[in-house]
Amino acid sequence: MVSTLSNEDLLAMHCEMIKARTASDRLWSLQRQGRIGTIAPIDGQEATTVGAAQALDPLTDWVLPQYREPLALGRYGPEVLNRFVAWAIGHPDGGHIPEPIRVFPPQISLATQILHAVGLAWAMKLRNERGVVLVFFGDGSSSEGDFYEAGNLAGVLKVPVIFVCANNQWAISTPTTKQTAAASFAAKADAFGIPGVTVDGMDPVAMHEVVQAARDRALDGRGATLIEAVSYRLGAHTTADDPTRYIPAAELEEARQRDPIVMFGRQLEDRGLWNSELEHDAHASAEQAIDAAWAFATNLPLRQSDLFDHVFAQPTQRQRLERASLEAHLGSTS
Ligand SMILES: Cc1ncc(C[n+]2csc(CCOP(=O)(O)OP(=O)(O)O)c2C)c(N)n1
Ligand SMILES: [Mg+2]
Repeated sequence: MVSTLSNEDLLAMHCEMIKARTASDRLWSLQRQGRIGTIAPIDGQEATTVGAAQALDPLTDWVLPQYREPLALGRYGPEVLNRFVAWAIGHPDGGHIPEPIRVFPPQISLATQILHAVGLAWAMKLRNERGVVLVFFGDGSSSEGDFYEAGNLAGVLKVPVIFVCANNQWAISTPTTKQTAAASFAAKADAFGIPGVTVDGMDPVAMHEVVQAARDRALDGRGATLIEAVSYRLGAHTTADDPTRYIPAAELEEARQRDPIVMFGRQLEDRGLWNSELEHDAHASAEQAIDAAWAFATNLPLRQSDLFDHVFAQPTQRQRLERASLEAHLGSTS
């Protein structure tokens, strides 16, 4: 493990990975109890997200997640988890957190966030704002036209964007062998005229290193990088999925042997940085963070206007009718 990270950074990364996994488990149970909607576990991809975020500066750099990453972006503050849990219980914008957090809401509509990221990076370039934009998307999302349009434009405009393709081997039940005939997802960078890098997405230190290099390059005015972070989806696609129907048990078992949290914990232990006491404390503070997020989310007043505000500067006729209809319905049921 060669790295420029301090021991403190390494420990913070491990604690964040533990928090993400714990949150994933807790949200799974809450969904099973009918207390939140569908959610996507992060299991297996903690290192991809945490390692990448560690290379960013929350004061200048933006993150655009897909739908798994918000569980592991604590580097941007506890508000990210609070907002995610609020979103999971039905607040469309995650509860109006007034603090300026440079993390976009989760994105379900595959690959659209990649276009938003390039637009944002272009705006930053035009305004001479220092910083970069990092966007996460899955191997499945890379089959969308939006990915190719965004990548092409980023290459031409030389904008400060970092594309992180989280290759967890699956897009619901579609394996990567059926997703692309390319040699790798990183190879697609050639078509955009930008560098493409493949990295072990189950190693947070390796992740940090490649994102840091991509960030330096972007800040230098040399444009975008495509990073393929190779991991394995250890859990179900979402709470609505049964992966035992399509993932070979032996393959999953092999991947579990490379569980990023177990592997990183061992590395830290070997360096004398981790022990069972710290492990216990990390789990306790993870539980506290989730309790706090749950308290935040469940104490928010439900505002039906959330569904309609901020969609367009001026509501359309259809939105006005839908809003009136919802208000009438809520009025008649309350
Ligand atoms: C535009 C669009 N098409 C289809 C879907 C349905 N869908 C939801 S998740 C998913 C698979 C995405 O796979 P990947 O990008 O690899 O992300 P992962 O779930 O593996 O993290 C699909 C097809 C969607 N949400 N949006
Ligand atoms: Mg995938």
